Amino acid sequence: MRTFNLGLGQCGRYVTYEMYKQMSQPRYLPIFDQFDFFTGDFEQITHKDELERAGVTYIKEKEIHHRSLSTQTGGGVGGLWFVSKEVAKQEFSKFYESIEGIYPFDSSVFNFVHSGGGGTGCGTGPTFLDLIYEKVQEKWKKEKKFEETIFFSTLVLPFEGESAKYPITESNSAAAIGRYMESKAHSVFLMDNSTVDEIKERDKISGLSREIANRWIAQWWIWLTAASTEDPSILTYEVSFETADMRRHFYNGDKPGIIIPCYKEYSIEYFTKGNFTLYGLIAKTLQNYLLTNCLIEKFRSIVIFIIIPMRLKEKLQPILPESHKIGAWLTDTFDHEDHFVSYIHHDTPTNTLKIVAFLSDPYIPIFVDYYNKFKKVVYSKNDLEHMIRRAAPRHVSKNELQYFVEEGRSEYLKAFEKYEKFLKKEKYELEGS
Ligand SMILES: Nc1nc2c(ncn2[C@@H]2O[C@H](COP(=O)(O)OP(=O)(O)OP(=O)(O)O)[C@@H](O)[C@H]2O)c(=O)[nH]1
Ligand SMILES: [Mg+2]
Repeated sequence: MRTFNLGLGQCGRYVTYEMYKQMSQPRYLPIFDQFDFFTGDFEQITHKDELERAGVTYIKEKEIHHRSLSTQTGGGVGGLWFVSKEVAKQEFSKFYESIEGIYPFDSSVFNFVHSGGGGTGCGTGPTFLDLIYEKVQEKWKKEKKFEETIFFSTLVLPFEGESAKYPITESNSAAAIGRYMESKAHSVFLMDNSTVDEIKERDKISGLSREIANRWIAQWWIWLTAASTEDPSILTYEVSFETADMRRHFYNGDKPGIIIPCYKEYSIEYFTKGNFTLYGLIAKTLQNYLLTNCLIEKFRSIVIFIIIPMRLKEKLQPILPESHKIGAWLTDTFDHEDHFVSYIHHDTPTNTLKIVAFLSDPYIPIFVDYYNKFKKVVYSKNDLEHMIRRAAPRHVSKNELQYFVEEGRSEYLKAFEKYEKFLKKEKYELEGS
């Protein structure tokens, strides 16, 4: 599985740097080889300095390519995604030109990474996805191949406390979800920063939440790639997770699937000395380490990878159930048929057993919370106007501001309707509708 990774806006950039850093470690090189890294932002960044600050050291002559999206909006768009959405449309052909030379046409996955709460990533992500999708489709057709590239979004939701300071973050995130649901995306992978904070506090993990979140995103991408990368010298597995499996589990058929990843590392001592069975450990992981809170009783399908260091394979073999038994256990426990379970034996120097899972289309309580806040913003003229005024640059004239407000209101309303339609279709219970 070859992936082209496009990080947009600040969050998209930082997650991309972290992916590069993690994947370029010697033990992940077969995965690193499968990735191409690209970033785009409005901010005037000096790419080289920034990479240095982020601790990225290039290896194997692989760069993180970067393109400034426009020089007009120097310091980002302050959360106003409808502004960056327009610029994305206008600047698309120039932007695509710079990707085209680098983008390996045989990439099986195109991954758009950005935050929901900001303006640049939120505005450009769904717009670029649809435009790039058309270009890629055209190429596949020309080649007369019955194949397609899978389009994913990795969307980072805001921290809980942020909305007090920037009330726009939650409505923006809901707007991004609404717009993606009507886009060509196959799936939207969610990472909720506020869930990371909860896990951190509960497990007493130290470190910056953002950095932890970015590391976990990089990890789930590593193991998703590992599961379908045929490089037996480094990775072996019982069954390979092919891109066709990805489509089946992650795409909902008539709309993009919402995918909640789950990630946890256990020390082998913890696993062997404690009174845990692997079943118990999987259950515990699903209860506690889904990266966006959701009700695990309700989901469409589940994919689980259990990663075992190669040299402990023999030692652990007697206590590992065969993967079809885990499948049967999942069916019994969750009354659910659609699953994929596989072991990955990884030649790693660390002594950890990792569980990585992906839940498709579970019930996500925070979606209702976003809905209520978004609705209030959209239908309260003052709230939206106030938000836009706060986010707009100071130098704009009164007339320009008025234009911003009108344009903004209509764009937020359109996105709200898409979001509402999606929630209703998924049978979320919404007050007053
Ligand atoms: N997990 C994580 N979240 C981040 C990171 N950087 C920013 N965020 C979150 O992203 C949101 C802000 O969006 P940004 O990505 O900074 O915005 P942007 O896309 O650059 O858009 P502008 O508003 O134009 O600057 C907030 O909810 C932040 O908490 C990061 O490196 N990791
Ligand atoms: Mg920014």
